Amino acid sequence: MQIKFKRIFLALFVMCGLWLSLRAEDGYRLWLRYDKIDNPTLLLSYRKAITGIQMDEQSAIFASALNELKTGLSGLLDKEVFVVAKNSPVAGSLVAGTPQGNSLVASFTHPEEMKKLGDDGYLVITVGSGNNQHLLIAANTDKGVLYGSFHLLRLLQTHQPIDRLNICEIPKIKCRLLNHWDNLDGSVERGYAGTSLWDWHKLPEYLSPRYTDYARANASVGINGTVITNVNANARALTPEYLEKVAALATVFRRYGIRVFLTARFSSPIETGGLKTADPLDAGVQQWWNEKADEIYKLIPDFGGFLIKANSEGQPGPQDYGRNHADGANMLAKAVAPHGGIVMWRAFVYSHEVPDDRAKQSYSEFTPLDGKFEKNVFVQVKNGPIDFQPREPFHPLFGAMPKTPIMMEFQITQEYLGQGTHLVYLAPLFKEVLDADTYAKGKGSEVAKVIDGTLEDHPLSGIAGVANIGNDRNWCGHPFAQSNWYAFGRLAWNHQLSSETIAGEWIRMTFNNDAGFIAVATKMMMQSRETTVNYMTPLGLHHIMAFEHHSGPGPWSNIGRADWTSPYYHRADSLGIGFDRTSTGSSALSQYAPEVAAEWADLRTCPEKYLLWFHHLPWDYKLNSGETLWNGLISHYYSGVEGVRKMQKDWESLRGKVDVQRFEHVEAYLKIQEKEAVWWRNSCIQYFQQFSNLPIPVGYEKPEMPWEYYKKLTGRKILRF
Ligand code: BDP
Repeated sequence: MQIKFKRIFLALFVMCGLWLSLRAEDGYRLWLRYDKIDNPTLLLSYRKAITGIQMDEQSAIFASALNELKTGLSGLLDKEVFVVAKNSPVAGSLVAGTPQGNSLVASFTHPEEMKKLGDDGYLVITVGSGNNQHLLIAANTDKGVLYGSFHLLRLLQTHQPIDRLNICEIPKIKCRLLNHWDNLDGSVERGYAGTSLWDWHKLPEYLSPRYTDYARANASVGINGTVITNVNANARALTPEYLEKVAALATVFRRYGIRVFLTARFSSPIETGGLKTADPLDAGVQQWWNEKADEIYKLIPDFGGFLIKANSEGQPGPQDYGRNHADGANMLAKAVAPHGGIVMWRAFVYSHEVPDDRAKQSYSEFTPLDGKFEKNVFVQVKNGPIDFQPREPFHPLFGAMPKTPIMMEFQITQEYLGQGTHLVYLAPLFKEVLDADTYAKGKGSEVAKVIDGTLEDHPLSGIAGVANIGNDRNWCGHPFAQSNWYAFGRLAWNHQLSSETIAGEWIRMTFNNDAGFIAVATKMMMQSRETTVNYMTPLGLHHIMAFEHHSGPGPWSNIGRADWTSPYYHRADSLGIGFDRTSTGSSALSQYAPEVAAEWADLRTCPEKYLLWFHHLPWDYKLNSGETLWNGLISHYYSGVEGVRKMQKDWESLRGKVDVQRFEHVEAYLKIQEKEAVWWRNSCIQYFQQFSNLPIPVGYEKPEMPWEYYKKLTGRKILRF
């Protein structure tokens, strides 16, 4: 059968190539490896099923879809591709509404029904019968067809049946963005995979082929926008010199349906505009931004808009002029609105002048502004109220600003989760937050519904992930870190997918389809995040990493302002440990809906994973397991280390089932992870032991060094710095 696009080309395929699945691999191809299918029966059936491609329109995005299908199918099916441009009466008639033999087509070929697919949705369906069957990829836009093409390739890559396809996909969230914390000097803030992908020095003239591969990878999981500069912004990014470079990148990304966004430094009108103020209520400042927006859109007609970090960690902002966040956001929103742009205003704010619990400050500053933002403004909120910790309860702003579209900000780069060398699959972390119930409008008001816009019927919806991508040959540093980029994209498209499903897809596409391999690798990935929480911050502990690098342990870290130190958060003393955020403490719990607050305030119902986040408890407090808090803490730390050792054994059992290059890469990193898990365990336990004055129960291996030894280690920039 032929694959048909709405209308365009025809292509056929012929054989060539070798079975290459165990050749050395450097990871460059990510999950878009199109090696010949290694199951002969399946290969035969796919070859029989797919005889050609026919498309019906021409655009740059269609060309990308066609290229991908040609490359993908010729690799997977081991056939060469011929392309013949030709109109498709079949596809034409289907789109016009005379479908046959398929209920989904029947319901979707009516123009009104097709509208439900929106700009990004698509159908991948089998139509017709007998010898007259076709695979139809149909969409309202060329972007939808591109996404449908990647879907079809994924089916083949993961060895799924394609004989009676009946797929209808509509993304749940509209803006699915990566946030790059890339600086103009080529460094990446919190990046662990080399330097920035953007080669500013050679732009706009030289467009590295990597830009296209980056765009392909994003489009393959439905990511449709990218903020290419750091939130700690540099005003130069908005000067003509740099805008020309940004425009060049935008030409590449546009072919894959990806819009470019920039961070805006609030003080730009002063720094590069020569004005005396950046006051958002000043007419001259407003005019400067309006003109800047006009200038940008002239160069980049589909420019997405601005992301802003303001009055946070020393960044300039409207409060410098006695104005509020809404004043600042609205000024920028008005500048981009005539061009269809949006503003993403970050809620990551906390001030050392406010003596309140840092976990409360963002909510306190932003909830009074609900309803005061322009229509094209998102408030972008980190998943938890502190800062991308291995585990945090969801941020209290989710569900608390019903009149404002709230954008989720996840961190894909593993700043606090072992950085470049720990295997931590983040989909379970993302899901835990997305699935959490805010009770904003009663039971069933999950965070996912807040951000996909359905809870309050917002036309705008968005999700962002702080990228883990750099110019390392394999893009993300750790071979398994690619799975976090992949998982972010898949969940941004459909937050109802399970972590296991996504892991399974990624493993099949990235490594192989061997059932034994998939089972072991999936288990490793699925347990990895809990393992990491156990050896870093079990039972609700948080922010006890070393101040200097955020990688290793530092429960003793006492540098800088109070809310940058560890004792501020763990509050260990002779009586116990944990941060009391109930009404007897900081009352942070009062920022949640009453149902949530009541559950977490009550020790009988507070999930143990959040125990020390919300409660200061005595060392002999009894856990559900019957152990004392002290002994429970120890068993979590030890089980974390054991979890890493189990991963090492599991990986060892896969030797020979994956190419040597990637096998050894992961093997070496697991060694580092084991060493660092022991480092976390030994130093945290012994540090806290000073307060508990209790022994490490017999049977556990003895820490080989005292905690002071580990404390010295944190003074160095260890391993990755
Ligand atoms: C913290 C990072 C810092 C970022 C900041 C932010 O350590 O580098 O600038 O978040 O999100 O996690 O603005």
